Amino acid sequence: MKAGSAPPCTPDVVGHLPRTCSVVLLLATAGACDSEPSVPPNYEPRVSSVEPRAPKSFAHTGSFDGPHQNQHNWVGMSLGEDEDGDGVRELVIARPIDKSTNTNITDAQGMVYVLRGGSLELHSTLPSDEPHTFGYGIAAMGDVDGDGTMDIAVGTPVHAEDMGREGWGTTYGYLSGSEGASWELRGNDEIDDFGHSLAFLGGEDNILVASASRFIGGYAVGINALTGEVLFKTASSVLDNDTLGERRGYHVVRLGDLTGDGLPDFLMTASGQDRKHPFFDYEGRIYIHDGSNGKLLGVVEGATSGDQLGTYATTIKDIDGDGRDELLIGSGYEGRTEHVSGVAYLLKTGPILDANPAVWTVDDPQLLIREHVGQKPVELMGFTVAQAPDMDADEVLDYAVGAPGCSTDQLKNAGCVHIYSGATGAELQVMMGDEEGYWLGEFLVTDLEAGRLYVGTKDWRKGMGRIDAYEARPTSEPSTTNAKR
Ligand SMILES: [Ca+2]
Ligand SMILES: [Ca+2]
Ligand SMILES: [Ca+2]
Ligand SMILES: [Ca+2]
Repeated sequence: MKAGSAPPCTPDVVGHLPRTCSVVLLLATAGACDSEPSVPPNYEPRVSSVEPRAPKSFAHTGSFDGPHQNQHNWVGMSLGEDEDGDGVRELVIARPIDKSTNTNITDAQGMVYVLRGGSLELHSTLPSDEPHTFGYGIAAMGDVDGDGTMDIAVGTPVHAEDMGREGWGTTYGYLSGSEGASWELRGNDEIDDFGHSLAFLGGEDNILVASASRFIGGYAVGINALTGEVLFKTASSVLDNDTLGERRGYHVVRLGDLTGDGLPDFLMTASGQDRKHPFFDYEGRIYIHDGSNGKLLGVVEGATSGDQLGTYATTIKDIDGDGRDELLIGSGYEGRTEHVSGVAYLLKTGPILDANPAVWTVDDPQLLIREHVGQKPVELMGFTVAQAPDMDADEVLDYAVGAPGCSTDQLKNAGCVHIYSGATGAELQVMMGDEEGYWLGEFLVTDLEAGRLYVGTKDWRKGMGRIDAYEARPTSEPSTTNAKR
């Protein structure tokens, strides 16, 4: 059993599926027409070395299942290096809590896996010094110490020894494979949950960003991944909601270079989380920071109380041609249509970056390019978002939006990943789980160079969890007739 591509014309997934069908068919037809061009008389064609472009769709190439049920699977996923030399980068994932080994959560053994890119066969594992919650945060860091092995940072936001005292949390740098951690950093106090989420930015200082996702007053630090030295800490400011249970730093996300200094920048999600209130009434926020020094660049807030904006967010490559990357923000718990039907927003970053740091509202007309609105209860549209390759061959990169709660009449919560055209917003493809309760689309990781998308679900089969791999492949053979004639 595996997650496959949904039949392109399957109805009832979401309201706008028929549009998908027409778009895909139109593109395929346009490609076929290239074989019969209208050629003017005396036309002397030249053989072009440029390969004709063809629209692509995602094909399933592999999957990886968790070994047991009732775990916390794949809370972190990160794109690694090509360790096995087949030209495809590997995927690094973590299984932070395995309740099958011991129902006492403090003894549950965490594990980090390196999976071969594309096939998702197991390549290696990283032994855990600190089992409980090991791998909640995870970041592949390239090879910062130059010893020829991929380096990995792992966050353990709650130690076994912290149980009953919340969690100080620790972030570890593994620079030499299985020989143990080269450095470790502990949180500042018993409620820091330090290491909950990690993002590697690189640069001369090998910057790794690690969050302390405190329920109130969360922050991030920049760490030299080679030495473990702390380089900066994000500051509180009047723009921060330090006194609210916003869970800032639940996700730390590496962005494109927004500031133009050559170093990637980062954001922290703060969608709101209060343990006393399962549906915490908070607009939700995204905090955007300069990757070189942690300085706050801007804040985007949900439009309405209770939106919990920012279940995930990232930047995607410039779509509207203004030279600035766009911001794609998911708000999976938003409910304008139905209960947690969700929405994903595509925003300009230029106005945010050109102003002094300010709090913007997500539906500000200066920012908003478009939105994708969930239609059914518990669809969770926008729970995850990610960059995608150029699927419709218009030379503008496209993007993916996860809706892990989406259902058909037959399959409740099968889960969907929607692929949208960056240029137009048209829906190009929907991948869908093929079982009830698959929850496809809880995590997304893109390998843009290789045209691959990795989709994780931790809830499949009562918490066994699964990763599915997809590759962008031409939907029709590109025609070379023109060049040969
Ligand atoms: Ca190394
Ligand atoms: Ca930058
Ligand atoms: Ca732009
Ligand atoms: Ca495109």
